[in-house]
Parts: sequence; C-alpha cells; structure tokens
Amino acid sequence: MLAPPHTQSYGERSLNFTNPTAKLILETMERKKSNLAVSVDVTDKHDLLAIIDAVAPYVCMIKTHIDIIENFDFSLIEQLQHLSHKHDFLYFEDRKFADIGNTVALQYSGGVHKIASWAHLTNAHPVPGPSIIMGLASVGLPLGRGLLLLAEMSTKGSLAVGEYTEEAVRMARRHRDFVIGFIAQTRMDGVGAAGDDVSGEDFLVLTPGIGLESKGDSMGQQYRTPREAVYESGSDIIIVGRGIYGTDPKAIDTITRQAERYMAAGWAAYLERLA
Ligand code: 5BU
Repeated sequence: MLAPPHTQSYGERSLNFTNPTAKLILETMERKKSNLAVSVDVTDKHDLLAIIDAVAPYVCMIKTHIDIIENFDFSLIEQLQHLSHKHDFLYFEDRKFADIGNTVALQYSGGVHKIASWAHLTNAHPVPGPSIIMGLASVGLPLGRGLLLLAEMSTKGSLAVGEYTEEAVRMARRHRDFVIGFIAQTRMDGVGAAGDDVSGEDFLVLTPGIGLESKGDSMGQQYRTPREAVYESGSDIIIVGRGIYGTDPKAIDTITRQAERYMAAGWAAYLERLA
C-alpha cells in the first residue's frame, strides 16, 4: 500500500511524476524549503521586477497575470527569466484558458505574450472538456511544460463544485503526462474515481485565497490561513498576493518581510503535516 501523497516529502514526491515541470517544482520546493508562490498582480513592469527580486529568495514560484502589465514589451520576458535563474524559482502564468483546443493553442504559443516560451506552468478551466488539454498539450508538452486544471475556485458562489470538480479530476487523470495538478482548496486524491484503482496517483494542489490577516475582499475573494490550506486541507503550494504586497507596490521592505513570514507559515504547516 503506497503512502498517500500528502504524507510524503516534496522531494520524495518528485519521483511520482514523469512531467519535467512537476519534478522541477518539487525539487525546488525541497531545495529552498518553500511552498510559497507569490502572485504579483501589479500593472507596471518596473514594480513587477522589483517585487519579484525582493520576494524571490522566499518562493518556489512566481504567479503572473502578464496581460495586466501596461508597459509590456518582450524585453520584460528576458528580465523575468534572468530573475528566475538568479533566484531559482519557476513561473506560473495564471492565464485560465477556456476556449476550444485550436484557439487555446494559438493563445498559449503566440500573440504578444508567447506564454509557452517562458511560463513553466499555466492553467485552464475544464469547462470546454478534454479538447482544451489536447490543444494546450500540443504546444506545451514538447517544451516540457505543465498544466493545472481549475477544479475549484476561492471565490464566494463558485460554480466549480461537486460533479464539475469530479469531472475535472477525471479529465486530469486521463492526461497525466501534461496535467500535473489542480487549482483547488483541498486535495483531490481519489475524487471521482468510482472504484477505479488510483493508488500511486499524485497531483499537485495549488491554493489561492490565502491570507494571515484578512478573511476576504469586497469582490468575493475568500481567505484561509496557510495552516488551514496546507495542514488541514493538504494543499501543496500556497498562493499569496495582496497578503504580501498589500496596497503599496513600492514598499519593498514590508513586502520582503511579509514574504518571509508567509514562507515560514507555509513551511511550518507542511512540517506539521509530515509529522
Ligand atoms: P490575492 O491578492 O491573494 O487575493 O490574489 C489571489 C490571486 O490568485 C489572484 O491573482 C487571482 O487571480 C488568483 N486566483 C484566486 O484568487 N482564486 C482562484 O480561485 C483562482 C485564482 Br483559480
């Protein structure tokens, strides 16, 4: 009987995956002792670079919304890549693809952002069905990229629940070479398996909606603590945005301290889970 994934160390779990991005994420987490991803949702590229440079020592991953950058040009990508080599972390572009296979393949590879060329990881809504995975895999698999499916969302009234979530997991199970995990609030082990043998199955769970102070915002976001996500719900990576950069993207000292604090909270919750 294999140990369930959430009781294994991140380093051990890198052996559960064939996808190179999944392995690299888990090895980076183990090396840096961090299960923190910072979501840097700022609109100026200079702020983006300054915040990443400040928080990078504390993260395994930086999550971007590259389409909100107002002064984007492709030299930004070279600067982002320089930071990821300097500080040893991966990029997750939170693009939330949701169209037919042919269209998402074009959106993923082309346009001004050329996401597949630099983002190790991206994500997709399962709403179009398995064809969305096929479209994205046609671009991402040859590059060794990974995909997350949105099995659940952190917002009040989310429709991604119940049968929808189960179907997302079944879709992922059929494409394990490329789908390496979920955006979800809890573990998905065995969800929707209906008697099928899923022992040995491992998917990463990345959880947004994390805050140490606030319980939510005025637009439906809901926050839980790192401990609630990692220890109680078995999440692997906490995704933190405003809890770290607050309302002032220029307050770099405060941002650095907050990143350190969330990293410590996330790692302590993981060690508690292993124990
Ligand atoms: P916050 O500032 O920590 O609330 O930012 C959360 C980030 O995670 C933000 O970029 C959202 O787009 C993203 N997110 C989320 O909050 N909830 C979800 O269910 C998903 C993504 Br999927």
